[in-house]
Amino acid sequence: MSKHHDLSQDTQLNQILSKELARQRNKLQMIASENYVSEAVLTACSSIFTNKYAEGYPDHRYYGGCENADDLEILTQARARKLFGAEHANVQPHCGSSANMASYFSILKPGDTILGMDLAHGGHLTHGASVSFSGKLFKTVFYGVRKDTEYIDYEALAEIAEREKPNVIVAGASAYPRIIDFPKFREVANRCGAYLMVDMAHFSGLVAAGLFPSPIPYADIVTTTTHKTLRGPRGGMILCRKILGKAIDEQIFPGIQGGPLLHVIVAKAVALGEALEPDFIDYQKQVVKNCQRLGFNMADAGYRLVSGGTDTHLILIDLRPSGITGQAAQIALDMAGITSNKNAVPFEKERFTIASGLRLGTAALTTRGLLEADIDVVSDFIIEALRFIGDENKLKKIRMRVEDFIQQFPIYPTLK
Ligand code: DSN
Repeated sequence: MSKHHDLSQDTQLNQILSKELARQRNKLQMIASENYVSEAVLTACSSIFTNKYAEGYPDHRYYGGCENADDLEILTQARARKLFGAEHANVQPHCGSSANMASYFSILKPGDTILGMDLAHGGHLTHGASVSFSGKLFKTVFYGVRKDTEYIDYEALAEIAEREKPNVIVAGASAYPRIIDFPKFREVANRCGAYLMVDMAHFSGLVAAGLFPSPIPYADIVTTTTHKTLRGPRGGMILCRKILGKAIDEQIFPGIQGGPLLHVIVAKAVALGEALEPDFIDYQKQVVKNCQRLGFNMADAGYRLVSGGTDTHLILIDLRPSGITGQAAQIALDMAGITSNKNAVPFEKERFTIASGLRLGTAALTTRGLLEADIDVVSDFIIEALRFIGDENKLKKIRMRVEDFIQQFPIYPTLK
């Protein structure tokens, strides 16, 4: 057997894998869109289904030998429908972007209008940004947050919708720390005859646990990734009303994707099964408690939180009053063993690559078992690192303390 057929003998690749495992083990993972999957999900990702093609849907496949793939997909769809109370589920999207793309294609024609949340106000690239397919193929208009409260400006949303008559309104965001008023979105969409699509990628775990209002009763289509607060494998999913199910399915396959990643669908089934267990609710409650504690600590240290706090798993810090850029903060935190990301804050003028904000999330640390008192320690590390931006020595010393601290919360003990 050549060394390329035995992973343990592939030194080059092993070095990369063990360095990544060490990075995930020894650093504070605070990117709001990441998490640590269970060992069961991890194992499921590498199941035997990686070998199988299954273009099509259960009972309508283009290849033979799909009887087990059918059972798998039917089971996964059923778990998704049960968890979110949805009429129809498509579990094939490879990612959130393809879930959004297929959703648009099922209800829009090129040149139709999308009304989405401004990227600079917390929205997502696929909600109409000019650099994304969504901004290239469709006409796009945006709503955002109010300058005074930094909550979504629902009045402006209604005015823009009235004026622009969008074909679809997209609710959902990547850097918005507050609850979203879905009944209000529905009312606005009804008034202008638009579809309502909700991208709940960031908060779908909170929705599953009943800690964030469910968009399902209000939206025509709900998309999500499966790897953020939902704590599954990297991938996407679409939930919709039965009436749109066929159109959505056709746009995923053959519309924009080929064969489904069945091994990822196995892992989605595992994660959905985990999310149906009662302790998933306790986990999500702790995610929010931890995040609120983090927000409180950062504000207490003088940092300005966009919207003044959080209802969710993430906070967004406006660094402008502190005289630091998002990029400088991200680099300093990285040196201190804290993984985060710079982020635009509403109404800022800085380039996206520099940005004036810092986005922090607690989903991953909560999976490791951190509670509020531990978040106090984490907050102190962050505050100290931001104070010593540019001082490599000091940041390195913080990193050593971070590494020491996080050993109390082991992950993947059997992995090497
Ligand atoms: N890239 C994701 C995030 O970090 O929020 C959104 O898809």
